[in-house]
Amino acid sequence: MTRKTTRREMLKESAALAGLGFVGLPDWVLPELTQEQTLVPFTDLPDPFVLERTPDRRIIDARTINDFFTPADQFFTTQHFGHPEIDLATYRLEVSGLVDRPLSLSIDDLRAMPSRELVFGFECSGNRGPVNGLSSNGHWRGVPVRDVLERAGLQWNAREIVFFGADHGEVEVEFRGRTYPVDQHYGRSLQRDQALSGEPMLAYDLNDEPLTTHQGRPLRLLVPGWYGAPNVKWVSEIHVQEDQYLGDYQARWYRTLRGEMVNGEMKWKETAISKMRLKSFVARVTRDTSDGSRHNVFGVVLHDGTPIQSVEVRIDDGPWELATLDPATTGERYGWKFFNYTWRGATPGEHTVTSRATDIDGYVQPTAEELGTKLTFLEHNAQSPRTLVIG
Ligand SMILES: Nc1nc2c(c(=O)[nH]1)N[C@H]1C(S)=C(S)[C@@H](COP(=O)(O)O)O[C@H]1N2
Ligand SMILES: [Mo]
Repeated sequence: MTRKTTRREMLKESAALAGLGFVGLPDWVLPELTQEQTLVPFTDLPDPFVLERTPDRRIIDARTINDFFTPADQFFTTQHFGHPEIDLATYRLEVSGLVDRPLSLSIDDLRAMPSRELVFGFECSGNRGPVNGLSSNGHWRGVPVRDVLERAGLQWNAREIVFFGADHGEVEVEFRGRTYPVDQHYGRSLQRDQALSGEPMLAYDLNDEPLTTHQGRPLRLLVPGWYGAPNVKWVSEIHVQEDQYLGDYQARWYRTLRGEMVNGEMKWKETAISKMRLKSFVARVTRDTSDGSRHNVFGVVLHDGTPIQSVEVRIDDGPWELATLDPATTGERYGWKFFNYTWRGATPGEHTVTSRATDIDGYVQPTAEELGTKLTFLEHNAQSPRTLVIG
C-alpha cells in the first residue's frame, strides 16, 4: 500500500471488490488496540523479544497483528536460495514441454489476460509456537493457472505441471546411500487436475501493488489452502511433463514421517506436505484499563478452507469456552480468521491461555502430545499454550 490505510478503510475498499463476499461492515467488528487496552507480556517469549530478521527472512510479531491484510512490507518471508536478480524488462514466463503452443509471456502479456482476485493467508509448514511468525494474509491478483495452460494447450499425456523459480542453488541429493551435490532451481509441481481446477493462481499483485521482491516479483504461484512451499516465487518457467517431478523440494524436503500405534505396533507413514492443517494460536492478550480483571484474548486461525465450526479458549486447566470468530474475517474461504475471547475475573499470578479450533468435519486441533510421534518440526499445528503473569 502506498497510501496509509486503516484496516477499516481497507475492508471497506475490499467490500467494493467483485465477488469478495464482504457486505456492509458494522464498526464493532473491528477492534483495534486502543488507549483503554494495555498489552500483557507473554512469559513464553524471551525478554526482550527480538525477531529473527535478515534481509531475506522476515518474521511477523503476532502480537502486533491489526490488519486483515498484512501490509506488503511486513508480510513474512522465507526461501531457500535468497532472492534472484530479475530484470523486469526482459522477464518472460516460459511455458514448455508437452504443450501444443510453447509460450513466452511478459508481465504485460499476463496483465492483459482476464484477472482474478484471491484472499489467501498461509503459513510456512515450519511455522510453530510460541512465535508463530511465519504466516500472513494477502489480497492477491493474477491469472488462473488454468487460463495460461489452456492458452498453451496441454497435450494428452501432460500429467505433471512443474513451476520453477528463477532462484537456484546446490542441494544434496541422496541416491542409493550416497549424497551428490546437484544444482537445482526451486521447483514444485501440481498434477494436471489440480492445475486445471481453476483455483491455483499466478499472482502479480499483492494488496493492489506489484509484488515485492520478497513475495516473488514479478510472478508467483499460489495454491489456495496449501502450506507456503508450493507458492513458488519468481516463477520463470512452467514445464509440462508426463513423469513425476522429483526435485528436492517436491520429492524430499517437504515430507513428514509420523508413527501410529496399530495393534500395539508402531506403523510409520511418510507423507508430502500439502493442505494446511487446522491451527489456531493466541496472538495477544490485552488488559482493559477501566476494569483490570477484564482481558481480551485475540488470536488467529489458519486452515485449508474447510469452514470453522468453533474456536475455544481455555485458561489454565479450566473448561474450554467459546471464542467469537471476527465476522469481518470469516467471509473469505482462504483468508486467515481472527477470534476474540473475553477473559473475566483474571486473578493475579501466572496463567496459561490456550486456544483450539475445530472444523465442520469434526477435526479438532491436536495437542502437542497428540503430535508426539511426528518426526519433523513441519506441519506443527499443535495447540500452543501461552504463559503470562497477571499483576
Ligand atoms: N522460488 C521460490 N519460491 C518459494 C520458496 C523458495 O525457496 N523459492 N520457498 C517457499 C516457502 S518454503 C515458503 S514458506 C513461501 C514463503 O512465501 P513468502 O516469502 O511470500 O512469505 O515461499 C515458497 N516459495
Ligand atoms: Mo516454508
